[in-house]
Amino acid sequence: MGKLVALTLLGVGLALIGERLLAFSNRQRMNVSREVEPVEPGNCHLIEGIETGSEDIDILPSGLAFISSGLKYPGMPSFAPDKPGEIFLMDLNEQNPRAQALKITDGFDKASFNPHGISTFINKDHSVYLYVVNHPHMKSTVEIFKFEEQQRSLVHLKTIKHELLRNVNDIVVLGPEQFYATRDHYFTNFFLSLLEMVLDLHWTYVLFYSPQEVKVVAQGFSSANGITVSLDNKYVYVADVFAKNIHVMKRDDNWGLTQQKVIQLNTLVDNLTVDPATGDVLAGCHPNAMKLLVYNPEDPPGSEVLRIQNVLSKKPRVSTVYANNGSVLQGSTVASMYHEKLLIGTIFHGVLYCEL
Ligand SMILES: [Ca+2]
Ligand SMILES: [Ca+2]
Repeated sequence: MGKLVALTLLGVGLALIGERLLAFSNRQRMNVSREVEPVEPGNCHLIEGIETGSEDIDILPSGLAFISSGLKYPGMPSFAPDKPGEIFLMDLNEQNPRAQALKITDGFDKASFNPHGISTFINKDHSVYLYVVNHPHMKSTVEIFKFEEQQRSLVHLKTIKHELLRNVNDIVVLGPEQFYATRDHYFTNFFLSLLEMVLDLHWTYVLFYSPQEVKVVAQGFSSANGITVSLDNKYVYVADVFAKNIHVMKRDDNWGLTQQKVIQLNTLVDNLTVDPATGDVLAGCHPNAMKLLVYNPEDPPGSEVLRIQNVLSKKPRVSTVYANNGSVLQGSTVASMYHEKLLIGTIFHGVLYCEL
């Protein structure tokens, strides 16, 4: 009997230690105690008219910026949970750029529009397409729109669904209906996905999609999030948000990806863009993810943008472009450059415009 009691006590003790270790590792992963020192580049101000998120931003070579707004994502705050999402346009060539919601043509279910990651694609005939990760009723689809510049509108062309296109976060389009997409959690059920996060299962992946072939091309991410390509289209950059790093992967002729290196950071990396002038990677980051998961307006989540220079070299250089404790900008997800102009987007807050 004494042995049984001892064994039981040992078991309970081990379970408690395990639980504490798990809690500790999750606190570490979420950067619970991290505060940011403010960094502000040049002149910055919030853009009027966008107050409910700007999760992803993609800027055309002409300076027209697309902004996805109004994301509803399980476990994340939303300031307008009943309002459908929208796509905004800004012309960064203007002296004082303003945001304008793009009209979406009829025949598309606008009431359930819940846009997340976006990617533009310019066809050989110069027509512009916007691919949008959408979560209607919390499912995942990819919507293809044709952008009509004169009418300032989006014409819906197609909804892409696929068994492997689940819990999609971001996409990068490289050809007509050819794209890479990230899956940010494995389980669709909210409680199982929380368990997945706590146990750090690394079951998420990068997918290649084309009408002919759909395949997993990279896996083992804790939570694959932002994805983009190098200026020469030879490398793919993938952010693993909970692992706080960026994977640099080389593309092969069959759309496969081979990992070249991992750039480890001390912040939870969300969307990635490439500065068209330099090829540097710009990363929208969450310095302290616990403040996102447990939202407190008195102590809101901060924002952080990193620039990674010489990404392919042995020693990439990481510098802070923008950092704020949430007093100005909450929950940054993306930073996108056009000449000396910078736009910083957020999950559920505003969008910041800076002239560097
Ligand atoms: Ca994107
Ligand atoms: Ca994202």
